[in-house]
Amino acid sequence: MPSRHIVLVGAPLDCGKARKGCLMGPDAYRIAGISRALTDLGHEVSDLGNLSPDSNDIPEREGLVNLSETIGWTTALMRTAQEAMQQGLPIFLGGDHALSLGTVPGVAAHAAQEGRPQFVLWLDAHSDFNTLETTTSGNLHGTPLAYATGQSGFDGFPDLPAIVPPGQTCIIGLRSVDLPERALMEQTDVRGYDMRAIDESGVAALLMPFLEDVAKAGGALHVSLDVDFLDPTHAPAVGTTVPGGATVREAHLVMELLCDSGLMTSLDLVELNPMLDERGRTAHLMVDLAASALGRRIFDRPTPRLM
Ligand code: HAR
Ligand code: MN
Ligand code: MN
Ligand code: MN
Repeated sequence: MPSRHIVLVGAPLDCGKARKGCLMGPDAYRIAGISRALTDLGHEVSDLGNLSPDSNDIPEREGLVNLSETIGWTTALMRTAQEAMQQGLPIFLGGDHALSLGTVPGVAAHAAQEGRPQFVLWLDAHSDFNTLETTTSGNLHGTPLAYATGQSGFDGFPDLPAIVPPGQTCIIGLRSVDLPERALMEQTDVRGYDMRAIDESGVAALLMPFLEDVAKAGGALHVSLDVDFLDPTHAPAVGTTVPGGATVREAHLVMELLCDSGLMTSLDLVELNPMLDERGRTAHLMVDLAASALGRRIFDRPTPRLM
């Protein structure tokens, strides 16, 4: 793949749910060698360091977890995502998935300025399609795709600088969807594929038609990779493990197809909780997946020595 300018943006937000630890995510990716992995592929890499949330005086609301801080991160990330898109291909190092409340609208605003449609690929066990009204947990990491696609029920959140039409989004990996979010999704034309669809058709057959739509439309493509897309046996470092997830091979195939397509314009790496990791293996796997999306090939890797 041609050499790119990759912009690392650390977003240590941990407000999208009660269990803490995702704030260590950005540094875990750095320690796992994300910069080196990407420069080894011939890319130029800048690291903007870690962001902080904007302050605001939005009151907390009963039944919602950390509303004010989440909105503070949303406004900060919307702005930074737009700026980073002008510099190159941003990788947002999370942080929990509430990060995408800011990154997706931010990159979509940049695409709108360029007159390009924005598409979103959501790799996740969850659909993250709750609104402030449908969430039963109050955890706002379960809401970003509903917000970014312009669903109502986000009182207190900023007006979207650009909406991603639901038909321009595709979720792969589903195996935990709440009833109210499912009802809401079914009113839209979001493409959602569960693990059964992967088992029956293979992940490439699900992904390729979506990538063809992006290419035909001349679109920008944001990829949001949640650690729990992967099976917890490969990726234990996440608070919301769901059994029966994607294998390492399926996840690499998705990344390699994305690379071949040349379509990816921005990437979120979210939900890594290093407190729950085993000797850094989830952080390393996420770095390997990012590298695959940006040009690494299996046959580029040294053969492991068995003795
Ligand atoms: N649907 C559940 C809720 O809204 C769980 C959401 C979990 N989300 C993430 N990211 N871990 O996908 O509470
Ligand atoms: Mn651009
Ligand atoms: Mn998620
Ligand atoms: Mn998830």
